[in-house]
Amino acid sequence: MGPDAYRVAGLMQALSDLGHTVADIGDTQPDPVESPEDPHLFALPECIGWTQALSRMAQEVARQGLPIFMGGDHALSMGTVSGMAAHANTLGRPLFVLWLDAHSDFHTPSSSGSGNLHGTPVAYFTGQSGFDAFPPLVTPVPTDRVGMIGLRSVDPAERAALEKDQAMLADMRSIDEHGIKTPLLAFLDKVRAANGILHVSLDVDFLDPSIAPAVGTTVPGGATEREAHLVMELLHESGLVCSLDLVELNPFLDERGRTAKLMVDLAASLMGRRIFDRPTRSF
Ligand SMILES: [Mn+2]
Repeated sequence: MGPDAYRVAGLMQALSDLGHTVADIGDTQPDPVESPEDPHLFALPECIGWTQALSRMAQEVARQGLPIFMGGDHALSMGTVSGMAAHANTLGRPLFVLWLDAHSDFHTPSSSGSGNLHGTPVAYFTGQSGFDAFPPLVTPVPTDRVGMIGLRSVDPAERAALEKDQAMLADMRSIDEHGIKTPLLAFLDKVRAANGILHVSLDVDFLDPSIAPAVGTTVPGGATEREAHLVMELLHESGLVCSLDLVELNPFLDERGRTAKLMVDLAASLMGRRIFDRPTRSF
């Protein structure tokens, strides 16, 4: 339902109003896969099928423009990031990933306590072990090319592993102390210095639940609307973004579409809308 909520909330119109040529290529289906169920993991065969299909589609659409992948479960990033990394490889440029999320999603299938694969995509696309059942990676994204902003629910083991492998981690504590711009600009400098391109993965729970309630994994203390728009405008000004995930929207949990509308506004900011241009609206 996530993609349809973005359609209803006017994503395509918002982007075409900015002068972009927009093509909605519709909903994607997972590849059929033979893989057996795993009693510990939720929807493993479907997840493998989605990863295959999305990785292939990402490579196809990235040749034509800037893909926006609408979901849906954050496990979709296993496919979108692996596909974009393969695409970057054909350009001879490294892919960097900006993970805007309350969680670091660095579990492996065996370390996941819940069995929910939405907690594993970063471990998968950075090439951690334990993903033998999943499609082999063409181009893993080294962990030191991953930046995470908005963290406030990270297991100690995940944090230790990410720090050891030199991911850029900006939790809410550091954002409160230094502002959200400081870690973002430092990360963008790193992307630019490496002649890289940047995939942005925006989880609804990056935002504070008081402004974005439509997510199953709310964590208090998230980014404000102003912080989130600043991030998006800085990303636009950088000119480095090659692709975007909009994930974890659950329209059943929304309040009159306000989360979907906010996510659409943020996508529009990333694609060039200035905050001053926004019309006043009421919920
Ligand atoms: Mn996530």
